Formats: sequence, structure tokens, C-alpha cells
Amino acid sequence: SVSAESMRPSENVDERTIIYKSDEAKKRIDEATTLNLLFKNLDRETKQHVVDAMFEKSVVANEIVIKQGDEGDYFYVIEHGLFEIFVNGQLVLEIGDGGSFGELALMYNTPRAATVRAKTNGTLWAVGRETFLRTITNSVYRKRKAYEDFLRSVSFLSTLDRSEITKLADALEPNNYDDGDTIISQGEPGEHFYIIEQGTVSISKISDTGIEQQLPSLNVGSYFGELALINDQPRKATVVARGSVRVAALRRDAFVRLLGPVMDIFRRNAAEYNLQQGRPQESSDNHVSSQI
Ligand code: 1OR
Repeated sequence: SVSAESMRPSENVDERTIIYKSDEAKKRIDEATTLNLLFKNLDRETKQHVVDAMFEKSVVANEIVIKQGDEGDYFYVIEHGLFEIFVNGQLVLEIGDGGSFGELALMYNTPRAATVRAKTNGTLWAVGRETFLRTITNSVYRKRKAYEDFLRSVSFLSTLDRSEITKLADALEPNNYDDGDTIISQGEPGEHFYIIEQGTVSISKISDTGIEQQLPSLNVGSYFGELALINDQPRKATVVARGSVRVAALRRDAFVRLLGPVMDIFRRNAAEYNLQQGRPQESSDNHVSSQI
């Protein structure tokens, strides 16, 4: 465990809370945070800032960690253990290793929206309000703002309303690729949908008879990777970065949940493709269907 020595938490923005941690503790935090969405968008330095400020909290089964209605003080990342979330006494969710909770009251300065109770013994890493606001909230807002502006300029999303765009912005994960990197491989199962934020991708397809066909490239604002998710089939083509490319990726579950309103557009473009035996370079909606 951790021998904790906290530097004075302070109002001063330049001061940071640093709690000493062994390499072993750092490794456990790393494992707990790598898959967590809130951490995924933090740059190295900001993440270090959060990790420095974390302190370990052991809990026993049945312990109440957060009580609905209380004021928010800490944000928690689960190293191990199961935690039950109750809203108005009703169990709504169970979360485990690598999950997190307690962000809402801190982000929105509202009372705790739920009660969180340990179902098993467990270990948490806690981050104080100030550090949370300075690091994670900041980065969530910055990312949201940046994506909202970008998404509003993407024509195939023009039917989404404000709150749908915001939810989408929060769920997108930025990924960067260098020239020649493979983003999608034909034949593999599909887990993500992509929107191109920057750069160009080339698409190629190997037919059943082994002939490679080059398909039109896609640029900023185009999407790809929807078909494997809609049809639950392997990837039908390979997508490679041309020059440096930045994409916004959406996981399968979020794709289904958040892009329902756009599904008709995907289907219509897919049908168009089948009719033409080639992909429309640019459809009437000024976006490109990718067939992957
Ligand atoms: P908090 O700071 O409000 C309670 O403290 C935490 O429970 C909350 O942040 C979230 O991190 C977590 N509704 C409210 N809080 C939830 C919910 C939730 N799920 C997790 N928390 N749900 C809506 C239920 C009507 C469940 C969504 C699946």
C-alpha cells in the first residue's frame, strides 16, 4: 500500500497535490485507468497531475462510499471491487475494475446524483475536487467544445439536435495515425465507427477471386466503418492512412446508442453503393459512405 504524505492542497492554481506512491502503486493505477474513458483523453502531463494527487482508499463490503444528496468531494477510480449504484433507492448499475464514479457532482456542482455502495471489499483511488476540476473536467469540456464545433460542420450529422451532438462529442475518442498505418483490416471483426477529422484515407478491397480493387479515398467529414457494425459482419475492405490522419472513433455500443437517428442515412448510402457497384464519391448529402 501507499505511504501517503500530502502536500497542502491549495486554492492556488499553480500548486499541485502530490501524494507519494511506490512504483507498484503507480502500476496499479495505470492498469485501473488505461481503459477509463475519462482518462483516455488526458494528455500525459495532465494524467500525471491526476495520478500524483490520487490517494488510495480501501473499502469493505456494504460500505457506502457516496450518499445521494451529499455535496461532492471526491472522484473515484476502481482498482478492484464491485460497486452498486442506487438512484432513489433503486439499483441502476453495477461497476467494477477500471470503472469510475463521482464525477457528476464535481463537474456540474450539483448534489450527488446517486448512492454508491461497495458490494465487495475493494480498493479505490480518490481524486479531490480541485484537482478533478483543474484536470479532468477541464479536459472533458475542452474536448466537448472542440468536437461540438467539428460535428456541427459534418453534413451527415445535420439531423442531430444539440444534446445529441453533445453526447456524441463526449463519446468520441481521438486517434492519430501516421502515413501508411492500417486503420481497418479487411476480414477482421469491427468494433469502431470512424469520422475523419484530419487527412485522407485510402481504401482497398480484395475480391473473392483475389483481385485487389482500389476504392475512392475519403477526406475530412467522411465516415467509415459503419457497415460491419450495422450488419454484424467482418470488415469488407482495408483502410490505410495517407499522410497523417486524425479520426474520431466511436465504440460499437455508443454507435448504436447515439447514431440511431442517422441510421437511415447510412442504409441509404449503402444501398446506393450496391446499385452503382461503386461507391458514390459524393452523395447528395455531401458525405461519403464507406462500405466497411
Ligand atoms: P455523482 O457525483 O453524482 C454518484 O455521485 C455517482 O454515481 C455519479 O456521480 C455517477 O458517477 C455515478 N445516475 C446518476 N449517477 C450515476 C448513474 C446514474 N450511474 C452511475 N452514476 N444512472 C442514471 C439512472 C437514472 C445510471 C446510468 C446507467
